[in-house]
Amino acid sequence: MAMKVYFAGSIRGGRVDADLYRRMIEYIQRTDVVLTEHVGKSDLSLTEQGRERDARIYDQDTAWLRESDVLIGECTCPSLGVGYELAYAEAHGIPCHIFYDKGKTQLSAMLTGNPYFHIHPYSTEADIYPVMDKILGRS
Ligand code: 6IA
Repeated sequence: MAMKVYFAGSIRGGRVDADLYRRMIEYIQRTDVVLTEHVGKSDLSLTEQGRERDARIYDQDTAWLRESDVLIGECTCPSLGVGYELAYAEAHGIPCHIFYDKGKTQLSAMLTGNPYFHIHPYSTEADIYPVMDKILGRS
């Protein structure tokens, strides 16, 4: 059965890796469901639109987190929102897989120091996909 994947990636933290997020999302979508497809869109509005609108985003995202089978996060570009989502997923027992480009960043000790998280440092994008196959039960 298709897995429900919560894909987490930086939005207001910076969009330098937005194209990578889109490619990772499309790869997951070959067999599984991504609840957060918008994270890979290139035309996202980054400006704050008031607390009411943000409250709706928070309510929707936390509901999706609770119903997801797994969280896959790309954490090369640091994001407060992604850090929050990881802690929220941990509190709800959702398995979390974190990818980051080890040549570009050092991950926070609050993530690497927590044995709950499955951490996948990579050197090139091509390294990501075989690991993703394992997470999604394809190999
Ligand atoms: O602190 P950040 O903005 O970088 O946090 C990014 C994370 O928070 C992502 O993994 C998303 O799941 C979530 N998130 C942050 N902003 C939004 C958002 N904004 N919509 C949905 N999830 C968000 C509005 C964009 C909308 C017009 C599609």
